This record gives sequence, C-alpha cells and structure tokens, in this order.
Amino acid sequence: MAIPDNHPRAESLRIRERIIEGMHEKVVAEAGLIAHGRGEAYDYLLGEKTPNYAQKQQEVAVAMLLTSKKPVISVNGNIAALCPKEIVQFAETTRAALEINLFYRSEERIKAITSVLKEAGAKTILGADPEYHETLEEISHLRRIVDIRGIYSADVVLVPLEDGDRTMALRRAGKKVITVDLNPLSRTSLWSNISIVNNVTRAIPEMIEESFKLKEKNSDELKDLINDFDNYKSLQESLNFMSSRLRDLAEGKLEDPTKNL
Ligand code: PTJ
Repeated sequence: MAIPDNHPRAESLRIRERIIEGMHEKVVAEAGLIAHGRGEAYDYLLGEKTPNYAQKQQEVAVAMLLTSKKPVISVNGNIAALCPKEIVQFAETTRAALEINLFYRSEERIKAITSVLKEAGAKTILGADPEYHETLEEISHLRRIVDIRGIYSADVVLVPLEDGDRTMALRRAGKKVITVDLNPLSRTSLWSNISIVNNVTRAIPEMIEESFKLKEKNSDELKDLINDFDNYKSLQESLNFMSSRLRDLAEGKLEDPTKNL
C-alpha cells in the first residue's frame, strides 16, 4: 500500500508494511507481527528516538563484538525484513558471521531469508546447510539447531529481537549474549550480558557508525568499556527513562491537539 509522505506516522507505517510484506513472502513468522506490535508500543515510551542510555549500550556492544574471538549475528525473520542491508554491513564491520536461526523454523522460511540476505550483499550465510547442523541441548525448541561454524562455536552472539529461552541457553552454554530488545523487562533483556533497549531500525545503523569510531581505540580501552558496564543497572536506567518520560507527559508536557479547535 502506498503511504502518503505527509501522513504523520508515515515512517512507522512504512516499517509496518515491510513486516507485512515479509510475512507474505514467508520471511517473517506470523507471530513476528505480534512481536513487532509489542516493540512499537515500547518505542512510543521512548518517543521513537535513541535515548542516551541506549547510545552507551550500543557503544559497549560494539566494543564486545570488536574484541571477541568469534562473533556471530543471529538473524530471524523480523531482522531480515526490517534491516537486511544494515545487518549485513554491521556483520562486515565487526567481522561477525551471519547465521539464520529461527523460532518458527521451516525450510521455506530459511530459503526466503537466505535470498533476502544474499540480495542485501551477504556472501556467507550460516545456519542453512544441514551438513553443519549441531544441536544446543539446552534449548528445547527448533532454535536448538545451530551451525557448528557459527553459534555453536561462537564466544559472542548478537541475538536481536529474541525469545528468552535461547538467551538463557546461550548463557548456560558459556557464551556472551548481546540483544536488541525494546522491552527492558523481557527475559532476554534480563539474561543478556548487554541489552540494547532501542529499536533495531535505529540501533543497527548507529552501531555501524560506532564501530568505525571504536576501531580507532586500542583493545585495552575497549575492554575497559566492557568491564565498566553493568547490564542490570543499565536496564534500570532504561526503565527510569521510560517512567520519567511518562511522568513528565502526565504532569503537563503532553500537548492537547484539540485545544485550538
Ligand atoms: O523469525 P522467528 O521464527 O525466529 O521468530 C521471531 C519472533 C520475533 C517471532 C520470536 O523471536 C518471538 O516470538 O519473539 P518475542 O518473544 O515476541 O520477543 C520479541 C521481542 O522483541 C519483544 O520483547 C519486543 O518488544 C521486541 N521487539 C519487537 N520489535 C522490535 C523489538 N525490539 C527492538 N526493535 C524492534 N523493532
């Protein structure tokens, strides 16, 4: 559907269209639409802008990816639909492998996501070839199927827009987990080493920029950034941001659009 440029919610509606189209093309799971709606609601609480606390989370996440031995970025349907080019570029700048890993796994969806990533410029995509499949015993559903060259042997895994079980399982398997999740109360956010409470559509491009800056720093400086970071405190900051923004609105900052009618 063509979204008029002057629509006050044009950008948000265009993003919705990408998710809906992705669902018709089997890239996005049906439940991906529901997940997206939940994300949108949280993004309202942020004012649909990247807050300062998220810039810090993003900086530390990039530092962790750049200092890791074997970083992997896990791609699901929503990521493939929302930011395919950006995720491919981010994998390149952080020398991370890209691996398709799905909650609602099917061969049809793996193929659809593979072609989206290829079109976006990805040269190597892990997770599709059964010859390299291994299982992470800690996970009970289909996300347990991982690539031996990727998530299975990774030290750091970025799992944007994720369900909680796998994050817990990856932590139990001794991996460092970074997530991008607009819900600071999700199990994924609580269980990750670094949780970025921001919209992936802003976070990934901003982290690409950040990775160019951080590449200028030496590894001790990057490690200091990581060591000084406390995920639990950082989640508290994000909750504080959301609640104080709501309080400000409730106490008078909310504009009444009907006042001059
Ligand atoms: O493609 P599949 O089969 O792997 O399935 C992917 C989904 C997203 C359906 C699956 O992982 C799932 O059900 O996830 P959940 O448990 O709904 O969690 C998704 C989380 O991502 C929720 O906490 C949302 O608030 C959050 N979220 C949704 N959209 C965004 C987001 N976070 C950041 N940016 C978004 N655009």
